[in-house]
Amino acid sequence: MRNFKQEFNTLNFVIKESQTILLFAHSRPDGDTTGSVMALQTYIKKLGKNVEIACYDPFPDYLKSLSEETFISPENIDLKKYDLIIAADSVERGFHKIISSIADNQIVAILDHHPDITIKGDITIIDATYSSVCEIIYDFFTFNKIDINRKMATFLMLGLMSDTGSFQHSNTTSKVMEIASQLMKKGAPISKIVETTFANKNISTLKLWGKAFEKAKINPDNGMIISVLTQKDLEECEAGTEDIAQVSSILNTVPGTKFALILSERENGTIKGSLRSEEYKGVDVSKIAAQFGGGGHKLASGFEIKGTIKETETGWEIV
Ligand SMILES: [Mn+2]
Repeated sequence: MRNFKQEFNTLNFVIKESQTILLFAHSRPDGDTTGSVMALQTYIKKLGKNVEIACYDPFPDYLKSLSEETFISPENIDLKKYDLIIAADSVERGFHKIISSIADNQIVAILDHHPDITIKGDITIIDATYSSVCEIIYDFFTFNKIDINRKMATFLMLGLMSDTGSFQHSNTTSKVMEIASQLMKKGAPISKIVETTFANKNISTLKLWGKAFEKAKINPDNGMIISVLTQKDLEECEAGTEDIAQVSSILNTVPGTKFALILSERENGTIKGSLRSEEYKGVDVSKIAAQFGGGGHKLASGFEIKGTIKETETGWEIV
């Protein structure tokens, strides 16, 4: 883990010097990007600054029990009015569209934990050894001796739990557990977060998962467990693409498998592949994704190919 003393110090200095600050969450916001911008917003508001959150998609419905916040669409903001713009998590998903419109006298801070991010800010804090951007922000708060209240603790815990799959994935380090313990002491409600983000599944999600599980096959030669979801499956279950994300993680729990691949049809004749594995299985799925022009982490990566999924009598094929 890199030492970001200087960046943490500078970021807090510019926050204090700024009057109007924009926080940027990535498209199709997840618990980490949402938790990050919400925790930062709570801190910045306490300093008496103007702070707004922009995102190309609305505040996630499933997180509404945690906050009534709304996100502003970047199309409806006057970008010029912000002294400081902070983008948190997966900055290549949305933020890249506005970065060229930011003037030289405005300060940009990038907080991310994804490898292969090429976007640079005036302050760049990117480190793939962090479990989540919320973990980075926890370190930022701690370094600057910023008091973490219950609300901030709740949102940091949300990001920590989202990106570690409730402490199940291999990025759950002892440091993550120590932070979780500290956040719990500050009042972060773990059971409420689990209920909001993981347990609370719609019937549409379960039906879609059912379809994927039914079609799953294991290749005994390479230990791959694979399944597919077509546009028709999504329509029939009235499910959204966000319901697909966890399928490969669940398939990956089947004993004897080395890695899981879920192929899902998207718009414009593309198929998205998501790969998952676990540390003890000894497979680097980012290498498999790279063969198809994709990328990501060793244990979670993805790619996109052209084609459609055709259901046949014996199963399915890509055409
Ligand atoms: Mn994240």
